Amino acid sequence: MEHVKQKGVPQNQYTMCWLDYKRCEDEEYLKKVIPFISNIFILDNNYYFRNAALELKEAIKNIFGVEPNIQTTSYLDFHHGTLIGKLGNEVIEKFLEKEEKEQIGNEGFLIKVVATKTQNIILLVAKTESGIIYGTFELINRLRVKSNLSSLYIIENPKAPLRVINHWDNMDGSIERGYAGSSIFFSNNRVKRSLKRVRDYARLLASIGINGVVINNVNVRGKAIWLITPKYLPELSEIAETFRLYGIKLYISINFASPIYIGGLSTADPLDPDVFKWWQETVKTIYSYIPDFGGFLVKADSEFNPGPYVYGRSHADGANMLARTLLPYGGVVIWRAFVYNCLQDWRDTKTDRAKAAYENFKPLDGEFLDNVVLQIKYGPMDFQVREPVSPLFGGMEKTNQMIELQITQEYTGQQIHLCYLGTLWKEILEFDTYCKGKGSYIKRIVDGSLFGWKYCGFAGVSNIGSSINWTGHDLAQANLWTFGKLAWNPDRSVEDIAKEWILLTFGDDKKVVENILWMLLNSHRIYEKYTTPLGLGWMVNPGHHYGPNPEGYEYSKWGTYHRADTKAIGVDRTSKGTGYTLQYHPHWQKIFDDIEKCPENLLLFFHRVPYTYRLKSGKTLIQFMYDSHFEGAEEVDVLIQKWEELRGKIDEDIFNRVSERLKMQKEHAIEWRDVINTYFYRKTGIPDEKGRLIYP
Ligand code: GCV
Repeated sequence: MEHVKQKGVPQNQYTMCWLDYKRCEDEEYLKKVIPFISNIFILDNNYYFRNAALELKEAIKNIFGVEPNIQTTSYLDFHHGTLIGKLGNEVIEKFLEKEEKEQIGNEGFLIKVVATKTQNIILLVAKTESGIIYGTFELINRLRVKSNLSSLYIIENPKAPLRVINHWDNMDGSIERGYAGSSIFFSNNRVKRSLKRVRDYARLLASIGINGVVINNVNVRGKAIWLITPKYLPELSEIAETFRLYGIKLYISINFASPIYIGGLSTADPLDPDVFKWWQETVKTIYSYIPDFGGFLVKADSEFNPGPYVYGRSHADGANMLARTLLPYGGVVIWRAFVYNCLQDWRDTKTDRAKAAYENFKPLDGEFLDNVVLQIKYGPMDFQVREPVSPLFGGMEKTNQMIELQITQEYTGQQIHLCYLGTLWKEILEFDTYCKGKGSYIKRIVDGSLFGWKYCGFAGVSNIGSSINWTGHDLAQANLWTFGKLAWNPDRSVEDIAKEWILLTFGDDKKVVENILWMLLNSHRIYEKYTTPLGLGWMVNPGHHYGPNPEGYEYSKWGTYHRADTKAIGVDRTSKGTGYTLQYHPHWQKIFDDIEKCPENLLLFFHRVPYTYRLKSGKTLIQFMYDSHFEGAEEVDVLIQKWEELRGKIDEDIFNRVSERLKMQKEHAIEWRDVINTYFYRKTGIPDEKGRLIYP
């Protein structure tokens, strides 16, 4: 089953997702709000403030049909309007209490309403330009959902310092694991000339609090190796400027062997002085074009990418060498922990891909420089529909860490299937590692508070492209939205985050909100049921990774991930098996080791289990498999029905696009059900207790 290719669209023919402002029809609200928004006063008159004010003005015009004046002159009528200014500005400070000022962090903001007989003022205050732009979008959103102005009072600061989107965009315009058209940055081995779409993208990202973007694929091949040279830097500096206006820094993925490819050196050995000098010069040149350049993202020694191992050096040697070159400019090295030998021989029972990241990096804890951040995929394998949380979180106290989440739906339905990932991400973030006793949650590790790290946070692999709705599936926009919102504040509930997205995207019709919320919150569970429940993972077609293939795996000639035979399935990763569980804190080790205590949704990840084993429900494992696949495929009908109930309440184009995808989802879910059930039936010879047709 091939994934359906998405077409891009010409400029100006795309939607703006949750930033498509619709007219407020509530006259009462309009009357109340007008005095507060008919003037916008900018108290720090610079490029960034003017941009924020223009964003607000445009939004107000579209939502309320009035065009506010933007005033930057010294004569200011502070009685009516929105005041935008930085902390330290004397006019602004008159309205603030000491404690309020202290609460506003570097990227944070305060929104406060002053309503008296003579004054109708909304104050938007921040410490930095970034805070102003984040606050502007928050204010716009609050006005759109008709927040009560008399009680509007917000102080917000992002929890995690790095909130970065990773693009796997190639310079020919293709996107590795992209399901929504082609790259908005590159085409035909060039940087795109028009930045209109990039600017709109920057607006979308700023509105969810993102502060960094890596625009090229971590697999850096061909022309992309040269992105760090003056051949491309003038164009990249324009992209950086576009993002800068919205508080977002540009990062670049690099090829570790660049000194050989570009510099003509005979080695890329990180301890070779000429290699260091070459990187130093390269970094100096980059900063001459992009003064606030964020830094490098590096995939080294993994899936055929070069790295320090070739020279007998460690990942710390490699990362630190680059970090030294970036340090004087405030840049960081984001080093990926997705390192494993994809060609390893699986017949050795101790060999286990799940153990690789920890084995490679744990011994290096404490060796990385302060401006190196380790970027760790949420699980030990590769963004499966369910995996346990990587034991590296909590395993490396002395190393800055970021969590890598995959917004693009490589293994979760490729934006054909509805699969809202917020529910899964929230479970991951709430996982208690116990590394510093009870309460050592992943969310506290990656926001830096548990270990007091300076650089840490969230990386999300982008799900956008040039398609009309950015994400292929219109409802997949909710995944991008949720990633940003959780990175900003992982304590928020996903119900709340998803609901806010629905209100801003589709309006406040009760049925619309209720149905879409149900669809989002249940979609991952449903997808898991008809694909690979119980932590099985994979079973997808090799290469493109879409559709069922129970024994498909591109790299191994040694067998399958799940090692199914006629009697049992799953991998024994306990301390007596591959020993993977030994990488966890003893609290989890004991739980994962014990088949009775192991969370059932991860059973086959940790244990090798006979098909006749009885689960907690009393069902045999094989019967559970059959039931899960039948039920999951059936529940897609509920998604379809919930959507169908919204006919006439949703923009027709969007309605039709989603309907079409749900129809495909149903067909493909049936294929999953039949292929997987048939596989198990053939393997085991055990029929379905309920006598349903298994062999299609
Ligand atoms: C960018 C998986 C994906 C690859 C991806 C890799 C990674 O293997 O299938 O497409 O490469 O992860 O995260 O580096």
